Amino acid sequence: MKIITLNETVTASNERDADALRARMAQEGKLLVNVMSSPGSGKTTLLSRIIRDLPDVKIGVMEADIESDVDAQRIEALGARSIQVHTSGMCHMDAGMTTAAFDAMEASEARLFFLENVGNLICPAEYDTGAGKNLMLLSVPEGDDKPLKYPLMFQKSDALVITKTDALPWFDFDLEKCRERVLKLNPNIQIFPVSAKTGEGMDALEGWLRACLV
Ligand SMILES: Nc1nc2c(ncn2[C@@H]2O[C@H](COP(=O)(O)OP(=O)(O)O)[C@@H](O)[C@H]2O)c(=O)[nH]1
Ligand SMILES: [Mg+2]
Repeated sequence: MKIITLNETVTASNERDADALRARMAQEGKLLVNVMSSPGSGKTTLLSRIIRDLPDVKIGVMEADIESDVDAQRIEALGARSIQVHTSGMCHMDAGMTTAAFDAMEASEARLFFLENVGNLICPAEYDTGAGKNLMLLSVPEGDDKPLKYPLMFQKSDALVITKTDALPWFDFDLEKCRERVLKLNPNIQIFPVSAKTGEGMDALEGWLRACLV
């Protein structure tokens, strides 16, 4: 498993880089999903579950972190292609960095790619990575008020995965209230309540991913 260190891309236009990566992925018949959330919302756990649940889909994962390679090791242990990206202290990935990470991974046989973005509810939403789909996680322990406090990521995402639903009995998380707040910000977003621990709700999310692949 490779570890690469990337700096912010100096480029005329991040949007242009992002569009170029999207066009290239589409031409190669591949899908890149940008996965964003706070640290600890369950991104690596969710991706691990998807890799186990979809053995027929070849998956590649780019793990972006400021330090360490623990997440890429977790993914590689499951047999999926993985690369660890260190972001030189930055709290987000831009399109140039994502393109460099994708090239460095050399996973030509994979079709579905995930970028596990740096754990942060603010900065990653401000940069188009060139992904075909943006997916964000909000975990039950974080609270149902986060759409009110951090609206941008909810507005930029194609799908919201509400994670750790097995913990609902212990938290004052109102699923319906959360759903209402999110749909007000983004009426087109798909919402998937799931527990990666028990598997509850995973079918609907994985069905959506499969539909995005074709
Ligand atoms: N109860 C419960 N815990 C979970 C679930 N998904 C992840 N976790 C736990 O949440 C913590 C952070 O998970 P991780 O996947 O590393 O989050 P990341 O930082 O977003 O990648 C770990 O202790 C996981 O075991 C879930 O569905 N239910
Ligand atoms: Mg992680």
